[in-house]
Amino acid sequence: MENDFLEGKTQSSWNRRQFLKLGIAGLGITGAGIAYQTLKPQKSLPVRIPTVDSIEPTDGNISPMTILRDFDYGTVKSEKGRTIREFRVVASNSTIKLNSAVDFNTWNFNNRVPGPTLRATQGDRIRVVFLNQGGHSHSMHFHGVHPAEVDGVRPIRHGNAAIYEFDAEPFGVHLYHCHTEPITRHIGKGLYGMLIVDPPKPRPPADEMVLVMAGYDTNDDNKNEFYAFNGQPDYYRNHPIPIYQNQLVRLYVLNMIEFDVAATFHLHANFFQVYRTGRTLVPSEDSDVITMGTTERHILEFAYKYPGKYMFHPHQDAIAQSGCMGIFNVIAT
Ligand SMILES: [Cu+2]
Repeated sequence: MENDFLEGKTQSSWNRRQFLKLGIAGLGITGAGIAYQTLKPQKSLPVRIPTVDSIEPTDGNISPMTILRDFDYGTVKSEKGRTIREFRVVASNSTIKLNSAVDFNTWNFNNRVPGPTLRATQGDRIRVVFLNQGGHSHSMHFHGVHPAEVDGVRPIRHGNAAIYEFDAEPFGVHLYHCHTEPITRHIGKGLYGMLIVDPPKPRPPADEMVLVMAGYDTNDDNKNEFYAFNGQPDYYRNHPIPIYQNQLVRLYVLNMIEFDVAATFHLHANFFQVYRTGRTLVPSEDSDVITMGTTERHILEFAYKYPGKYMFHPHQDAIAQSGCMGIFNVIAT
């Protein structure tokens, strides 16, 4: 039954290439951000994305390399002239390997940490069909604008389902997470994910990626012993993310680290343009480090001028050294 439930999702989810194929024609670089235009790459059309060997781990988890560029656009329906995006999310449990010696029992959405990156366009109607198979009560609380009855703070017991339906607004980078108490524990176990609401007029084409920073408290001392981008500590340090020189990269970055008040995000040998909470179409600043409190999220855009390998990580080195470390491998063009 659970398989049937998930099967519909697999069949209906568009992968990024399909979406680009449909959406890329006719898009152009807008005049937005004139002051920053000189920082923009000149070769951003068409979008070039290196082939990635996404080796799925044998433990049944989804590779962070897959999570990186995976966007769930839902099942698209039209009802009364409106676009409905229907998403299916199942809460369940799985074990993730934090290093060769430490296994961690996660509570998660759709068998992955972070959960699926749900994506809609402002004005769409979002319908999330949530099924709790996690053994504990859980819920889905979305950031964004919606009525109280779909705010997702009511616990849904194991074996039960709920439907969260609301308009996709406002455009920006948002998130969802379980809001069942103790919330710190439910989030710390892995029950969170990103919700992207695109503006009505799409952003310029780019190599788009999701990076969710999170921590793991493995000994229940209310401190994190491990940290990770997209679930697996040090994954992108050991498997650098290939990108092309001069290609515009758009990072959707979310800080889901509990216990630490804030984390920074630092990019080596470059500057990024900041779209705070993804709420603007023009950047508000450019920097090579940005501070994010828990659940803060931004769009960061950049292109690399020179080929080579470049780190990205929080500049609190204790966090970086405990798993929140990655590398971009910039391929010469
Ligand atoms: Cu929960």
